[in-house]
Amino acid sequence: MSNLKKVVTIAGSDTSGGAGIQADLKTFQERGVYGMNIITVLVTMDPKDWSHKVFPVDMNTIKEQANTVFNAIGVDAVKTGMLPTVEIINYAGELIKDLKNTPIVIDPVMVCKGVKEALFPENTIAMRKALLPNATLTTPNLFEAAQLADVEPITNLDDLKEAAKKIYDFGVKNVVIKGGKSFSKNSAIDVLYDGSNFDVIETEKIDTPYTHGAGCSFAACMTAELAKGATVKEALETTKTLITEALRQSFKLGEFVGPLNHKAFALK
Ligand code: PXL
Repeated sequence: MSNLKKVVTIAGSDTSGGAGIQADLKTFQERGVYGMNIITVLVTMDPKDWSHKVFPVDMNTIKEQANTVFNAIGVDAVKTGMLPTVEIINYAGELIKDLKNTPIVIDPVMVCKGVKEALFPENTIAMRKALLPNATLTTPNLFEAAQLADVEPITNLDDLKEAAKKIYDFGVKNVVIKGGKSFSKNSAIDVLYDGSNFDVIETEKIDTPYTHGAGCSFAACMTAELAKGATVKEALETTKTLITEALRQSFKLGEFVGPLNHKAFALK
C-alpha cells in the first residue's frame, strides 16, 4: 500500500476545467496527495456570454459516491466546494460529523466570479449550522465572509477581523479570509484567525484578469498540506507562495476565461 494521503473533494464540476473539482484534483496531484471526488453539481457555460447553468446531482447519486469514497476507501482529509442545495449541504454535514482527527476544509462557495445570480440565504444558514461546527478551517473570500458573518461589505482590516471572529463563533477552528486583489492596493492580504491570534499574510499582488479557479485551488492546496501534517499556519504560508506563482503563470483559455496554472503548485 502506498502511503499517499487520500483526500476527497465534495464539490461541483466546472466544465471549463479551471475551478471546482477539476481545480481540486489538479492541485491535489501537484501537491502529492491522492485525490477523489463526490460531485454535487455540474456547471456549464454559454459560449455566447459565459452565463452559467447549474445541474445539481440527485441525492441518491451523491450518496452512492460517498459510499464508494468513505466505505470502500477512506480519507485522510476532506474539502467541500460548491454545494448547491440545503439538502446537499446538510448531507455533507452528516459525512464530516464523525470524522475525528481528519482535517476538514470548507470553501463556502456562494457564486462563481463574474456571475451575479440571486443568492441563496438559506444555503448560508445551512453552512453555518451543518458544516462550520465540525470543520478545521473555512476559507471565505470577502464577499462570502460578509455573508457568513452577516455583516456589511468588508472594506478594511478591522471589518475583516470582526467578520473572522463572527465566523469563528459558529464553531470552526480556523478562519482564513482571502482579501483577494481589490482589498489592498499593492498586495494580496489574507488573514488567519484561530480563536486567539490573527496572522496577517501579505504577498505580492499579481495583476492579471486570469484568476479563474483561484479560490478553489487555494482551499485545495490548504487541504493537501493539512493532509500531509502541516499546521494551518504552515499550510497557509505554502499556499500563499504557490497561489501567487500559479497566478503569475495564469493564461487566457478562451474568450471569457483564463485559469491560474495548476502546474505551479508542484513548486515547493
Ligand atoms: O470558482 C467557484 C466555482 C466553484 N465550483 C464550480 C464552479 C465555480 C466557478 O465557475 O464552476 C463547480
